Amino acid sequence: MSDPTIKGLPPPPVKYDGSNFRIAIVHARWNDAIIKALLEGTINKLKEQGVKEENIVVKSVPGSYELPFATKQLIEAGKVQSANAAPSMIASTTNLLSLIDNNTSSQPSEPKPSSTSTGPLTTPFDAVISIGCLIKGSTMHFEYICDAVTHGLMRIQLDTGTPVVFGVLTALNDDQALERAGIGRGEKGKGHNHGEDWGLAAVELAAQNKDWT
Ligand code: DLZ
Repeated sequence: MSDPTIKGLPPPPVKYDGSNFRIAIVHARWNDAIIKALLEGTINKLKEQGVKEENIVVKSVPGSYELPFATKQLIEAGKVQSANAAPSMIASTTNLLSLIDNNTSSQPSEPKPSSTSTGPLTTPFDAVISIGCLIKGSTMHFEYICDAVTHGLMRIQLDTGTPVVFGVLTALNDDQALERAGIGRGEKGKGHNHGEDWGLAAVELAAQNKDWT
């Protein structure tokens, strides 16, 4: 194990209260076991920081490449509904979100009918956590997707003003990914679940974004 005083996210300088925050999580389903562990770590940490379960919205997309689009749509949909949009606007937002499935549990969801409501989108999301796991293969695929997703997510938070937590593992092999999801199987032990860091970061960024002065 590496020295915890050198690597990793230390506790924030102050304890932030997440009890009034709405947080969205969008996760890819590729590399399922790793994603499930990361999702669990993220949700547990959000709750530990006071975020209420009903204020955590979880969506899924097929792969990491889809994360920027889904993240942007979620942010926009949250803003539209919170602005007391006309019924026709709400309907189109719901249709838009039905492209990605809807649940609030810690497990990736079963497919749901496209008419499923997206839940009470009453206030904009205070932060979005985009979770994926890319594992290098034998082609350039990994490099292209890593690059596109990284730049896509950065652009979205700068363009929308909503913090986006980069919850994407970019691993060179399976073991690297497993260790970073806290389910390692090698000599280094189980490793550390980076989802916990992402939950912590989301609450900190949401709090800071309300008061930058
Ligand atoms: C195609 C693909 C491959 C080879 N590897 C991964 C991966 O390791 N992690 C991941 O999240 N997604 C992968 N994908 C799927 C792409 O992200 C994307 O879903 C498809 O190319 C469809 O756009």
